Amino acid sequence: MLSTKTILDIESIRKDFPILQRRVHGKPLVYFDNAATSQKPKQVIEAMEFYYKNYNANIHRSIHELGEEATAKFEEAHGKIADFIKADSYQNIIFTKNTTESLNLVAYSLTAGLKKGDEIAVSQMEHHSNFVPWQQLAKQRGLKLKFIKIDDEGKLDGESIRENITKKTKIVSLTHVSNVLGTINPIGEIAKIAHENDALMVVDGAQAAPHMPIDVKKLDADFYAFSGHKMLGPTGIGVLYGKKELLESMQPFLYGGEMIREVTFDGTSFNELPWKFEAGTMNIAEGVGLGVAIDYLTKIGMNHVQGRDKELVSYAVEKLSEVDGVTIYGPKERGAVVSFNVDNIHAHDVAQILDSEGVAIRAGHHCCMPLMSVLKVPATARASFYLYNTEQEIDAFINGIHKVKNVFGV
Ligand code: 7TS
Repeated sequence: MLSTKTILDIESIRKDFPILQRRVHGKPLVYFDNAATSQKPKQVIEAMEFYYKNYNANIHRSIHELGEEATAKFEEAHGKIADFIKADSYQNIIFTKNTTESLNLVAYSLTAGLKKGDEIAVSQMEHHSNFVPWQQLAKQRGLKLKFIKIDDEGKLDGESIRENITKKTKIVSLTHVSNVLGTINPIGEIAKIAHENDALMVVDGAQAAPHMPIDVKKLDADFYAFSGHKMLGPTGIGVLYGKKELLESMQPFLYGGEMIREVTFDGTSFNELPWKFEAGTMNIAEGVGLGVAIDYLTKIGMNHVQGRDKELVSYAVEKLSEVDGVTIYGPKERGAVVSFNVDNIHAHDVAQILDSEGVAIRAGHHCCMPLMSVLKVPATARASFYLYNTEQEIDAFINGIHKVKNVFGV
């Protein structure tokens, strides 16, 4: 059987990413911090430059050619996202700043009907973006925040899922793929349990949408949030998918220009979806850039992206497991991240020495402090991959780990 690497022309993909040509501390850059943000292909960079050079204008207001062109491209980007995640229509797609804003939007706008004692279920592996908004809401409104436990492998514990999603639960909000453990959560199955209990299913797709085919209707997610910058797009643009009837029933999160239909001295009616949730002048160039990033991924095929990720992460796990004194966190079946620690060496020291070798990884709590307390570590080192990475880069990374051990004499 052909490997995904054979199907994809990795060398020509790499040529699309200008930054991959640069050197760091005199060494070729090995960029393994893709879970924090991905690099951008020249197609995205050029589309944004083209926008500013050729049709920069504000959208949804100016009846001149530039305004029409900008509006069309911005709207088209919503449609591309809808197709990408198999949503019904561009009306299900709200542009935000990032996953964090998307999740906050839900937490602020969805919760009007909640009453004291109602429960929200999240898990122990959530990123702070899918944790703190619910925690604050619970404190303000007298709601109860419940935590679905993880098992020893780093998967959601089946019994804990059943215990924490009950008739008292109004919202279940879970990450699709953990940014630390790489765990791929069975969102479709959990959405079914949530819906059997009349709760809504909110999904943090920040680490899933860039790496696997997403079908929001198959998952039966009520809301699905992700960031453009982790999927070859620019920073400053994120997405919230929502079911239409829910979005229609919700109050806007931000009030002001653009999101209104009519304003009088007595009151305001709101614009139609999705513009009701897109107040003020949006990140137009970024929306255009995200549309092109989606074109790029679609052309390659998300099944191929996922296949390539799997090859890379399996190779990395295999090579890392061969190094004495390395602990790897998370299950065997995983997304494109591997978190680890080297015995007796702080993760920050690991990252710093790797940096001197040109290898960029992240170390720290990865915005998952509650998870760190469950894992009983202050931090982990984390390598995260994307379609332009190679096995040779993983070899350089492993050589770097040996160097770390030599420096510390372990
Ligand atoms: N949810 C998950 C699962 C994430 O991994 C991240 C970012 C976010 C939400 C927030 O995304 P943002 O675009 O709103 O910032 N995760 C990481 C990371 O792992 N390292 O840096 C950012």
